[in-house]
Amino acid sequence: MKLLLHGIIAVLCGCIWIGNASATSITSSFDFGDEDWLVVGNMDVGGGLLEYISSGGNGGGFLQITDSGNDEFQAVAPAKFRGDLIDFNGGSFSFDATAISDGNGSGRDTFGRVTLLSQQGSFSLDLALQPPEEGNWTTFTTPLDAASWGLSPSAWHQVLGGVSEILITLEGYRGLDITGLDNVSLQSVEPIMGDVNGDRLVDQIDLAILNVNLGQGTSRREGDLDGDFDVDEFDLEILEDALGASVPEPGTWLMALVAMLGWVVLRRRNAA
Ligand SMILES: [Ca+2]
Ligand SMILES: [Ca+2]
Ligand SMILES: [Ca+2]
Ligand SMILES: [Ca+2]
Repeated sequence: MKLLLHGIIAVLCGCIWIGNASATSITSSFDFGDEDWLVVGNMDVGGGLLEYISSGGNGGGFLQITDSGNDEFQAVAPAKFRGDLIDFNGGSFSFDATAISDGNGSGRDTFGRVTLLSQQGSFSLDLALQPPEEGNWTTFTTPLDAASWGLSPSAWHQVLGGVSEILITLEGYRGLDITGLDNVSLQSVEPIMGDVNGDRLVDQIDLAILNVNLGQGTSRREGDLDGDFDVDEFDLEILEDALGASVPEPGTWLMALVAMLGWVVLRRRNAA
């Protein structure tokens, strides 16, 4: 009966875990306003205007940025794109952009550089070989993983753990350019079963973190793998299963020992 109850609880927790483990996203689609985005950089005399336009985006509203010179400028993501972004490790970052006007100027390779600021420094990746064409919305995207950003897995993990700012360089054309920005998005992939610290590996580090927080942790980063806001033996079971090195309970050892002794006795009797 106890075994049956344990089984039912385990199945229930499994369902909760699956629900908890789904992919998530943070998105600015500018449906209702500028969502507190800002523009920084030298936008030159008479230029430098960030406007919210309620229609004509790549679906609904979008941000329009007017620049009149050759200096770089960046769109700055609001607070929801900052902080602990480890859940997005292995996911992607993307944005849609268009040149509403290229001002008949020559294209610049400054366009499309995404910069992550963190305590570890500033890390940039250029998502665009060339600026978007006039009149066409284009999606620019990058994987959010260590290899794409040229960092070691541990360095990348540290950066994603404390992102203080995300900037997108949007200067695309010399002189005047009017740029549209829409659908900026951080997308996660499903978490790896048993991965406590979010580095997409299941190893002894996860086990150590879980053990430290056993009986007192409440979050996934502390070892709550089934998403029921505690760190207990069910979470440990999930991790041990994932490690493929489940440590048998004392009772299981005893049963195995008894079975082995019985087998030895039987063989001796048969041999006699
Ligand atoms: Ca939109
Ligand atoms: Ca310009
Ligand atoms: Ca891990
Ligand atoms: Ca739990």
